[in-house]
Amino acid sequence: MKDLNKIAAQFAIEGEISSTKPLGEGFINDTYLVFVNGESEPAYILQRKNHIVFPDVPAMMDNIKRVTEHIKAKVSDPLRGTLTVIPAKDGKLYYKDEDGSYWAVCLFIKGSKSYDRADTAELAYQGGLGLGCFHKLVSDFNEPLHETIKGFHNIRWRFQQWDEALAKDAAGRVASLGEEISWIESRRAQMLEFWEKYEKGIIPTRVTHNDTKISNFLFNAADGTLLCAIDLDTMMSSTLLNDTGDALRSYTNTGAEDDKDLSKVGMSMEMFKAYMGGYLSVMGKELTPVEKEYLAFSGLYITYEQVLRFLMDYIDGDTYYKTAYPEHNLVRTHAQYKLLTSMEQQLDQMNGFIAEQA
Ligand code: ADP
Ligand code: GN1
Ligand code: MG
Repeated sequence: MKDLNKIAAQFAIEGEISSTKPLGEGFINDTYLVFVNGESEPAYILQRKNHIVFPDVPAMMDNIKRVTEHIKAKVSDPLRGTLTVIPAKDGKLYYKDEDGSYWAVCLFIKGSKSYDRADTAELAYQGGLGLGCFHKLVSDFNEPLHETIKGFHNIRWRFQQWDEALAKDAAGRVASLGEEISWIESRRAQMLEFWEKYEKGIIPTRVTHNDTKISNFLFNAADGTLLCAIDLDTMMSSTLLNDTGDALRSYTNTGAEDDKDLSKVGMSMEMFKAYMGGYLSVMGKELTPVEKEYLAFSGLYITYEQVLRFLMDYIDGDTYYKTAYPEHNLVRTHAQYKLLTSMEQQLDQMNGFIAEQA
């Protein structure tokens, strides 16, 4: 067991560290709250960054530092309007411990709250507003960003990984997954057709977040209004449709991402309208016609990609995502597939709503 207080003490923390406490969120990093001076509200967030998933943590931290500095210069409350990276005492943006683990610290945003799902239209509206504001804030960030995860939302690259995973069959599970595999294969051409529009530059490249599920945004605990986007590890250049897509996957789901009860899972049109209403109120005039054309489809694209990623991890023997029980990735696959089919059934209606807003 690591001495977390000792690790936290490597950073330029103000006050005396009193304790650290694990925060059981996120599938990739390990997150801890850091308390100082005996206070009851945390002062900092300490994270062990997963350097298997993010092979170049220094480059990732460099992205985060530069983007957050850019945002800070533009928002009215720089300490709550984005993350604040706390450097290590040697000035680096991370600390590498003797075991080779990478650690980073940022300020705990006071009076904030995060959610696992949107259960009110107001929350979905605030989330949409938040992503819109975030996209606007970074739209004039013109410096290059490091690619922190190769081909993250590039379905062509994902298919390459997928084909290799099927051929390798590392956990001996492929034979039992005929139906699930057909869900992926039957939509392969459709998804590649969309991605090709991005590859050809028909869909523009912008600065994007790439992990916009609801738990990666903080809301004001006092009144539920949106504070900021967090979990900036995957900030990269891509299409903003990846962000709207991942947000729709998360905010519109009437069930949990890993719901065992599939009757609970589906896309809520009410949440879709609320989320998109918020998003378009900020970004409506900034989007190109082709981005608008694919806005609703973006939800299908990322939900499909998520089905593929969960299933591929199950096929690989559960090496990427944290799992709570042996079949967890398969349960996630089924739940996300149910969501995908619900989105497919409602695509025309979603497009109709977007067209009305234009
Ligand atoms: P992961 O990469 O593992 O998903 P996150 O950076 O999303 O980790 O952090 C996990 C959770 O910790 C968030 O959903 C949020 O509840 C909380 N959190 C993270 N950073 C902060 C922060 N700066 N202030 C307050 N809460 C935070
Ligand atoms: C991971 O890190 P976290 O838990 O916010 C994953 C996302 C997935 C998501 C599924 C770097 O997000 O891409 O959509 O789980 N992040 C990474 O819940 O792979
Ligand atoms: Mg997160």
